[in-house]
Amino acid sequence: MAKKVPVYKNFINGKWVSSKSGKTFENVNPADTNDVIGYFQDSTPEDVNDAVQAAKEAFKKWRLIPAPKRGELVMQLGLYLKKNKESLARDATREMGKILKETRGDVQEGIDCALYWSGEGRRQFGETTPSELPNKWAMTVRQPIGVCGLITPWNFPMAIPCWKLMPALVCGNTVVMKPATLSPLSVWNLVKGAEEVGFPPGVINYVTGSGRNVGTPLCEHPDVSLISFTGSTEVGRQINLACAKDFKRVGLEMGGKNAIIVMDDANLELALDGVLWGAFGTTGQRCTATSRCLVHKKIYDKFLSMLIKRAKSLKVGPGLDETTEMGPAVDEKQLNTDLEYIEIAKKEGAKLVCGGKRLTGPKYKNGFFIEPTIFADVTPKMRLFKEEVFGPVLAVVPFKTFEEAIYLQNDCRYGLSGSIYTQDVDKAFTAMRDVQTGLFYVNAPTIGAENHLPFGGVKQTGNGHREGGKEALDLFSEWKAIYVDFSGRLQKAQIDTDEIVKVK
Ligand code: UN1
Repeated sequence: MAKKVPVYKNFINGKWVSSKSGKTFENVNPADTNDVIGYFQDSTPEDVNDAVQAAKEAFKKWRLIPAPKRGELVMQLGLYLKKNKESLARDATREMGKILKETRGDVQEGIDCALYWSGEGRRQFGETTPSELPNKWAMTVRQPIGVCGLITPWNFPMAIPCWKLMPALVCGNTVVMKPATLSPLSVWNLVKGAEEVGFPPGVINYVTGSGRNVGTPLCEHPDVSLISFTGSTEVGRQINLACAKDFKRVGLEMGGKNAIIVMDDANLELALDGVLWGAFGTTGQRCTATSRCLVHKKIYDKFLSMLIKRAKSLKVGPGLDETTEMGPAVDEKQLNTDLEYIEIAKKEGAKLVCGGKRLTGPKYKNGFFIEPTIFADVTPKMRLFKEEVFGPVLAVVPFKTFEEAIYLQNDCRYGLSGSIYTQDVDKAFTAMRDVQTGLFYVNAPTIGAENHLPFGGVKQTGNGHREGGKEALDLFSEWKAIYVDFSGRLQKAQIDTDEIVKVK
């Protein structure tokens, strides 16, 4: 007998509720589409409004809870994630496909985030500074912003929602979470954990559904003060435009076309491990994925053949199988995008040297599997050099000089992550200075950011904000400058100052 497929509800004002639409959508396993994980609410703008009103009401009290106490609740949520790490990782693999080793890392990133932000609850420091007038005190404090809309992607279904949720809460904001329709279960699990550890009703709300019916109304809602979004540059642009009308604060984390430079003096075995992990980890579906590999001419042929050999041996399969090294594409649409880019690259004259095809065969029959794919001799004019694929398709590009390698790294409209493999300390430092990205690695791939450092990119990857690290405070809080005059008389700033000390 077929197992009964669960129906998951929205979470609004501390209650699990159905959408007013009466409709649901299906969440399936990309490794086996016969495996239906659950039905989620296909919500409407009215549901969004209910969630925003609940968050607005809850904000009145939540903002007055001392930040260290808010941090303690966030820590409890982290401990809940830790206790349930294995089942949360399995759910994440089942709904979005990446291998278990990686979803365990994904959940771990959420735990790290909780521990970091619980401490940050005791570090909401402002400054005091001398006033220009006597008997007057001047200082700064951080204040929460209000209701935050958190629009999160499917590729890090636990970590990225945590990156946004935890600083938002510690700063005293309340939230409405809108997960990607491909990974609503992981965020449901996170919200369930928040309910269990005792967050007050309305502080965290969860509404599932489409961009059109949930995302857009959230961005356009007058009572939402901030939108934090991770996803494509195209959608980020629409969000930015929608939020501009009301001057909402917007944090955007978008595309990447990240490159690793492999110098002729590099430890090639080390670089090989890094490029493979960077390019094919998460099936290439990371904004930090290594999608360009720039290789010095002197070692080009040798490194390319090492790369092909190892990429060919990668074991592709369902992520729940512990022996799998690369899982499926997240859905048919992403798989088709990968295949389209493969065709484009072939037409443009890049040399297909590994993979390039959808995997069929009995093991792959019901999933969206594709071979790890490598194109050699890619040139800067080709679309594969410039455009984000978000799949396991690596462009290998030869270069002659270090200067050319830096030029190629920066010849890109995105600026999230970059890397160099070299033993030459001068080159490493020059690259650290000159590569135009928000993250940079020496002798490590473009992926592997840690939670307590700022995460984000320049150019069309971001809009100047950072997630992770104390820098995230600047997204989720406002500065207030406060003056206390204890002179007992009216003192006029900029006007009475000459009287205090005679200045010529
Ligand atoms: C992403 O690429 O979408 O640095 C996020 C990393 C992870 C986070 C990646 N810690 O690869």
